[in-house]
Amino acid sequence: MPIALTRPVSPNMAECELTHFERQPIDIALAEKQHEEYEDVLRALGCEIVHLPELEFHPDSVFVEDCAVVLEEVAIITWPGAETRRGEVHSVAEALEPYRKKIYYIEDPGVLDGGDVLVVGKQIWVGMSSRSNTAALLQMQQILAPLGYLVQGVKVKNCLHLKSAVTAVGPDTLLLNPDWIDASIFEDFNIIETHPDEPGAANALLIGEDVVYPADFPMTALRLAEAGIELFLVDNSEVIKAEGGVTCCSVVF
Ligand code: CIR
Repeated sequence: MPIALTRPVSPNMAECELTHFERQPIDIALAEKQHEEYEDVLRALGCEIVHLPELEFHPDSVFVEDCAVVLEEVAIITWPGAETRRGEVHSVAEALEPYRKKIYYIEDPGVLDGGDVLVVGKQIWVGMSSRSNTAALLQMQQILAPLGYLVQGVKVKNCLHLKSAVTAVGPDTLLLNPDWIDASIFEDFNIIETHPDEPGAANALLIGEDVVYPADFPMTALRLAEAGIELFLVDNSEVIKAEGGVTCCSVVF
């Protein structure tokens, strides 16, 4: 049974980090309700939810994906690019201890957000963004090359993370916004493009063969459905205002 690590929404989420988005009011009660519904969908898809402790004074702490990359063999604890988020990693490392024999840590001068790490089988792309750098990419390569992973850096523009621009929606299918990432990097994959009116729609969470997807992007959802992909829709309005997506709110392994 897959494990999904999640953390409650911070009551201070409205003070979240924002890079490309204008600040908008966030309804915390609604964010909490949406997060519970997201967890219900993960449970319905067979995940066991493991709750991390609430971090009231870390506004972005619901976005647990940024703190760890968990692979079959090892876990890597990140060193988030935003200083305000570095206090989030300790409890994630602690929670992962029972599940992985070997836990590595990204170290200064490396900075890495899990949102910049796209894993498809043994291929890993690391977004070179405002949050993740070459030093972290080199550390990832050192840790993972001996385990047979091909780890490559890829330039991210106009958005926060690599996975704001591209995510997997099947074993050989990617959902991608061509304005934010160079699609030719992924020439071996089937590509579904986001609808031009929904630039933020490339973030989908693939669990096994199931895809958790925000109901907030109906036109891209239609494209996915037309491609034969079954979607499990969640309302994600408050997370989206905080520049997050569906992958960000859990670490599934
Ligand atoms: C941040 O800027 O760090 C948060 N407001 C959003 C993080 C979203 N995380 C993700 O896409 N993996």
